[in-house]
Amino acid sequence: MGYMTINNRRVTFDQEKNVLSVIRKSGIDLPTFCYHSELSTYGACRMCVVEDDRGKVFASCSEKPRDGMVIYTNTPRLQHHRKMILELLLASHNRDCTTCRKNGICTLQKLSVQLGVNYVRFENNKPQIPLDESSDCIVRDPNKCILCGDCVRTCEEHQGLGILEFAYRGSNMQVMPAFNRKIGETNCVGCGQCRVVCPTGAITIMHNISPVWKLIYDSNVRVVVQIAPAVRIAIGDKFGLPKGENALGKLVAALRRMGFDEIYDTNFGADLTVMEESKELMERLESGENLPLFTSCCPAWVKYCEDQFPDLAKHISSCRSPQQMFGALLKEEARENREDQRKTIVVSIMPCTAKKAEIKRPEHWTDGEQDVDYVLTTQEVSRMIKEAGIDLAQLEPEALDMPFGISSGAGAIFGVTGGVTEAVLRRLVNSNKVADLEAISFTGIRGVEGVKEATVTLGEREVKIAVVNGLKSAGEVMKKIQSGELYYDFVEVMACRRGCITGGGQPVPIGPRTKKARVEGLYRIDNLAQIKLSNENPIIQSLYDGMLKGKEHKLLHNNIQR
Ligand code: HC1
Ligand code: SF4
Repeated sequence: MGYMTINNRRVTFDQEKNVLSVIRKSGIDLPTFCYHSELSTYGACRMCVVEDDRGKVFASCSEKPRDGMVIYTNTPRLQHHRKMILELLLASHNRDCTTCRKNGICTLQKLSVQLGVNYVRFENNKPQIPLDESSDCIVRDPNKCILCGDCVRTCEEHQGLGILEFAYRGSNMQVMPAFNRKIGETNCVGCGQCRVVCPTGAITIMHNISPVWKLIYDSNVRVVVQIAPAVRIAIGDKFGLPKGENALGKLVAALRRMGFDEIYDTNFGADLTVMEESKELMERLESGENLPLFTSCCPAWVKYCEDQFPDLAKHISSCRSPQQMFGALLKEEARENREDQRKTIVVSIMPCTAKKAEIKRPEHWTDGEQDVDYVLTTQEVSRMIKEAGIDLAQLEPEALDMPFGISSGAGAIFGVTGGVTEAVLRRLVNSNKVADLEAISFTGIRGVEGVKEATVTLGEREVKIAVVNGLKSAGEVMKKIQSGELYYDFVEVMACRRGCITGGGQPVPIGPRTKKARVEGLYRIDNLAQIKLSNENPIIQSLYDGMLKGKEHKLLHNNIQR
């Protein structure tokens, strides 16, 4: 513990790793482009510069706090310095802000307004580089890149992939995939984590808004929508609701006003996944084949495993993800049971950009039809709600539609790391007693660490479990499984750190407070759920006795040999 003086006020510090963190703790929101608390410090943007009592100017992100330091954060010299940086960045920036996807949420734009940059003296003579729209998940616009390196470090340090790199030197420097390939030609898994940290419009979500609006207004089409677990505790960020608040009811009300015909919950699909995945785990434990069982609900992880560890891909569960199970079920119901002659279109609202690629995989077609037709991220749906002139915050909450509008707390926690495992264990322990539920939650599967381990007794057997979040952590675990250094029976992997709550399609920024609130938000939904186990969901039970009978494999599993 020590103290420093910031703008004439005494501030204590303890574990803070740099001066910037102490300044922020003291309530001053010092601007940065390139600092993220969970990434390595790059110190390139120089926006967080401060001045000490001897007139020395330094980047506060790169300096450790020292006892007795005296610093100033907003002297005329610093103001001039920051404005100059912004002006130089804007000088080589494509400034079509009004039509930019990041308009309104761009850090460069926000800081230009905040720091009063009203005029740019320099011409942008740089030749325009074409957009890279080769991915189903993200769009790259190199003309908007400010070379902060956030995407480069995220892809390398969190995802262990290193798809994006710096290329060329000096004023020709760019961020791009190796050998200037298009992103769709690389092993990019579409997780969108580079988009989450990108402060400008250089990396944005591949939008699917226009076709969905057209379908909503097509009277020959019935548009059914499903809402993923992690959307409800994040969408409120865009409408001024408290962080982590469950806005499902308000979102349902908004979607009805926008014209969606039926509104369901992917948590119900998650209940189906729990039923099938727990069965598959028991079968593999009995046969001893293809252990560990890897979860299959995160498409970025599935692609990563297929690309990087093809010899282990046969361990991936044959279960479709909750989104895909539910999509296949909705389409089957439309084919079999409905008198409605309209064509059924299934739209998913997801926190995830990789889900946009998942729906296009060939195994996600049933009877010649694509199971899910469009994925809209939380960010896109927020935009649509605003386009429709609806203020989500003001709406009275409404209920989901039936017959698929009931789900368990186990389905809800899928959106946070460890949730899939906890849900599967609840099903296998098959007890809704508070003590048993608590015992599962205390096995070590909750928490934000990249790799968590647990050993659980199921019947006669000790089951070894790993819960992994972030692909870099996944890669480390996979190498040890491959070499025989580690053994597990069940491995849950979510590509994004902390799970889908920080998915590539979620509202940004996602700072430490937001992450914590979103995790707590999902657990709160579970705490309030009367049904805790997927197998106790009455609709799930009736489906297995009815429409799903004999079709479990066709609708709920993938028919691919890995
Ligand atoms: Fe997820 Fe899943 S939890 S993958 O993070 O298994 O996207 O929210 O919808 O499918 O249910 C995402 C979230 C989501 C699926 C479920
Ligand atoms: Fe890397 Fe994910 Fe971005 Fe692809 S989407 S470049 S894998 S961070």
